[in-house]
Amino acid sequence: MWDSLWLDARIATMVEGLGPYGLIDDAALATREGHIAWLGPARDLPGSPERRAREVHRLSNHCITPGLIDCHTHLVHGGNRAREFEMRLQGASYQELARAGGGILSTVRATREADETELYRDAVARLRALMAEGVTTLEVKSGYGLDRENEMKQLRVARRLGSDFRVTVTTTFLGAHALPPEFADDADGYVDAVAALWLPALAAQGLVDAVDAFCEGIGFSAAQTRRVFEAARELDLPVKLHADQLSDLGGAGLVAEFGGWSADHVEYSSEASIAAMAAAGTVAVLLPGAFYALRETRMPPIDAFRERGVAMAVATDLNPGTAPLLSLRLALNFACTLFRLTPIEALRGVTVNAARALGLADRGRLAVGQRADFAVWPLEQPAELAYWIGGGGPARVFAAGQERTGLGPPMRQ
Ligand code: DI6
Ligand code: FE
Repeated sequence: MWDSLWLDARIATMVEGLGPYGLIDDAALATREGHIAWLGPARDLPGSPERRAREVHRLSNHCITPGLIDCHTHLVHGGNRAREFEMRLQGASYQELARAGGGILSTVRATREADETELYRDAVARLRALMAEGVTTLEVKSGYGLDRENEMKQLRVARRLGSDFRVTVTTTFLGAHALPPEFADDADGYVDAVAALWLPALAAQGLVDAVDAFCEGIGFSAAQTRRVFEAARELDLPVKLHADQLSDLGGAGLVAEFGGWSADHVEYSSEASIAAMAAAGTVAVLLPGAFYALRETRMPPIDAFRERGVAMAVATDLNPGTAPLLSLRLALNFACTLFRLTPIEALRGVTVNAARALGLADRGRLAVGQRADFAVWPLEQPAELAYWIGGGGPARVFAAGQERTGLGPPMRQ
């Protein structure tokens, strides 16, 4: 006996080999204990629906997709940078603001000042915006604390969001995001603290699912990033990287060398780095919101990713500086309009490939045995998800087979 059965749906399974979107028309989907128990054309259903499932729902031919996955966010942070936005509009560059002590460091000050309750409250508002658009899994990075206590505070808030809301939150330690004032002129000393002291301590508390760094002229060098990755490897933690966003420091090749889950941004990645990503199975995470907000012009090497078979994901990069983007749907449209992804590639980017970028094998596709995370959209065709500029949320969302009704209040305060 199934727990629930959905009928009269067009299901974008995102399963390879089934044609565009892995689409099945007039499909049925059944769940049992939070997983998909049956999926296929309704005519192939064994036995009458009412006798097979405790509950039967009809969906008037709406589209079903996997629950959306945002595989790169900085959702938990203090304050905002609207003032900097105005300064950039008047001509200041992102790098100039960073070198003058603004940029990431201004969010570090605000994050350090905020207590855990305030951080949680602000993060909940942003989380609700993502969840309203059908996000059922997201990654949340630290990186605005830049000392042990404040990085821990950010990661604890991320964990709490995952336990309070019907959403999966994975955590990423991004200690090597920027150089805090205590370590000015001692980047190597800072990397030592991140790699040798804080990472093991936070990992021991179960707060770290993956490790990231900002490998960039205004961030950390490839040699420093390597030391962070070596520390992660000691602890058996997977790595990913902010790589080649504003310049080519070889970051994408470096993270591939460590068998990393993803290289993110990748506008300036070289042929050699792309080949290394292909060989390692490292996903290219495209962040068109940051490209848009910084008015960048250098496109990521999309054709080379296609030719080499590098999987592409799409994420919001939700952060207060370069991507105050509260909409994964808008990121889908940006990925198509700015980077010329096809709507199929864009949707793969927030489902099957985003799951890969988080090392999650149990979601991102709709197939028997997978988690029953899915969204029901009042749309005729899945391409509309990327076509509309914005466009709002799904009619219904299910996480592990349970309907997510409303978005709050959180299960506990
Ligand atoms: N992600 C990041 O972490 C940096 N750029 C990006 O795309 C900077 C974020 C910030 O300015 O706060
Ligand atoms: Fe980022």
